[in-house]
Amino acid sequence: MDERKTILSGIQPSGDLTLGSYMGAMKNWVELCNDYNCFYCIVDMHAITVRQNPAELRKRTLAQLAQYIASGLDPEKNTIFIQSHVSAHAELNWVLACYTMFGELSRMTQFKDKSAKNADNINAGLFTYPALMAADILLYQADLVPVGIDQKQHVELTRDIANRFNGVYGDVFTVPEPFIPKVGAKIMSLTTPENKMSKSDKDPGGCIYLMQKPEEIMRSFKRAVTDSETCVKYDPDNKKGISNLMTIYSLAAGKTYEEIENEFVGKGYGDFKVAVGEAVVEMLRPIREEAERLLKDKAYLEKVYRDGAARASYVANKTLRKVYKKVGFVQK
Ligand code: ATP
Ligand code: LTN
Repeated sequence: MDERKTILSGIQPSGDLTLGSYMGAMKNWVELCNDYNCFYCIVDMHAITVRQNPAELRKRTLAQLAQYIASGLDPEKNTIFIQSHVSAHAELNWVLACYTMFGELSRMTQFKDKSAKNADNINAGLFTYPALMAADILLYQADLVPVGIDQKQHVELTRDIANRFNGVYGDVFTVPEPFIPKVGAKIMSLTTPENKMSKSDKDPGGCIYLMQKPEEIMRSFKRAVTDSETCVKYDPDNKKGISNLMTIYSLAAGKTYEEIENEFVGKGYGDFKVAVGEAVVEMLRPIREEAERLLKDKAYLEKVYRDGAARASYVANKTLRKVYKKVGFVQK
């Protein structure tokens, strides 16, 4: 029996992966992937809560798979799969939706934000999205869910749903904990540092994408919004732009905030921005190059997602069968 704890996390293929997705989530996935039993999925079913172009969604899903592997997730050691390939997600979603309250869903910040951004398409899927996310997590009996801070509320709702269900039927689900990085839990946009860097952002200048070319990355950092002072100092309340760049630099170059402050005493923001850009370019270079290579090997990617779906389905169906029995469905 596998004694290791279980991890599950996912990212929507709703846009190209950003430095935010990497620093808030994927970097932790890579650090955890050798010590835990890990499931990492590409949550394409979540992505259609916002209108998507089908051809692009398909392409981005495969590109995201290549970037997962290129970032260091070994498909031999981790189960990497596409959500829509494991039908248990849609099935458990329905059951859990019947154990999730209207009031709870109405309080979700992501629902409020996304309905404001997509006022012409406030669909039921966007509203019930957290029940599907709870299904993603609970099917695998995950102990930990590594995510950025914006997802904490959804993981907490997952815990409430699991506890509610367990309260009625006994210990069916493991109650998961969010696993949020101490540094990098919320990377901000480079152009509007009061907003989260988000892959569906309409302003591409605010985002750094994992697959971006070095010159484009440097250009975005050189244009990053700072402030009217000249000192590189970590003060997220008053110096949002600079503090965000310091967080990025700290993670990309492995330096503490204090080391960074000392490094730039007496130097201007121009030098600082170039240093941050260069550190990010070097951090992303091997990921981009490996992802480009993998993307040419369609047969390999296909094998990875097929094997992943088979392994994931085995685990997920076990939980689903138990749930169906508990709620009183007649066995097939
Ligand atoms: P979308 O714009 O489609 O909502 P997103 O860019 O906000 O997407 P998600 O797919 O929702 O990203 O998030 C993937 C994972 O990365 C989640 O765990 C999320 O918490 C984390 N994440 C996303 N953006 C950031 C960010 N700017 N800083 C830190 N973590 C982030
Ligand atoms: N809701 C998340 C994506 C997501 C997820 C999950 C994250 C869907 N299912 C399961 C962790 C575990 C988001 O919007 N970033």
